[in-house]
Amino acid sequence: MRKLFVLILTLFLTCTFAVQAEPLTGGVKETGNASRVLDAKTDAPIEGAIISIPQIGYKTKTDENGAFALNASINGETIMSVRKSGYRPFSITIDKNIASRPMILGIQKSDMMDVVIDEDMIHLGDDTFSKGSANCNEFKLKAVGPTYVKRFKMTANTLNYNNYLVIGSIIGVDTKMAHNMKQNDIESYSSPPEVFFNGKKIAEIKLNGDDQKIKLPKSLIRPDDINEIAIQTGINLFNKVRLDYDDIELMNLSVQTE
Ligand SMILES: [Ca+2]
Ligand SMILES: [Ca+2]
Repeated sequence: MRKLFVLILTLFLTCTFAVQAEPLTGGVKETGNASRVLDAKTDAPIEGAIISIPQIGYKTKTDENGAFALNASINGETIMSVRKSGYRPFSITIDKNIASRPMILGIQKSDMMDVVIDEDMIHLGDDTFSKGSANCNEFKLKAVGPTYVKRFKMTANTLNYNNYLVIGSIIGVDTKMAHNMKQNDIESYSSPPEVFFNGKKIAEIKLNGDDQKIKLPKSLIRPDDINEIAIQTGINLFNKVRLDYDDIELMNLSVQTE
């Protein structure tokens, strides 16, 4: 009886060890903890998506499981983008804390009517900013000036839908609201960046964040013709000595239809 008990115990222990040992082999355990890019609709892993952090010139790629490792050192908030052909450009604002944990990123298939206006990072302003302004440590690109302008075509078919200008990510906005929301820690603040569509102001951007959607009024759309988006950054309302534009960065501009 005692012999049998020992045998059972031995078998039990052997099995337990076998089970415990398994996840440590062949890198199975690692994949379970990796960041991944998935199709937002089907959850299918996306291979070969390019992950980049433009401010530090970092790039990596997802493997056949849609997995990637972010081997980049990040200080403060910065924009990370995901690109894959056939999918809408995707971006997300991350910091050290977010980057240290596995991220699951769902990206959406692009629609035939999507218009990608710009996939690059754009820095608006004058390259002067105070130390406490939102994301000031992260600005590496030179400012293109206070205003960004881009022309693009829209078909007559777009009039049958609601059209939105989508800003993938925006950082560095130092408005009063951004200050109240603790997005920066300076005492002064700036007027909000303004968005113009075909010459008419359609929105103000008061906060930093991802996936900001601005409706394009149908009455302003020029069907089957060239349309124009302009984004003008704000002005520091406390600097009476000289004109000081709010330095901001944005990424992934597109027009999407719903
Ligand atoms: Ca400035
Ligand atoms: Ca700023």
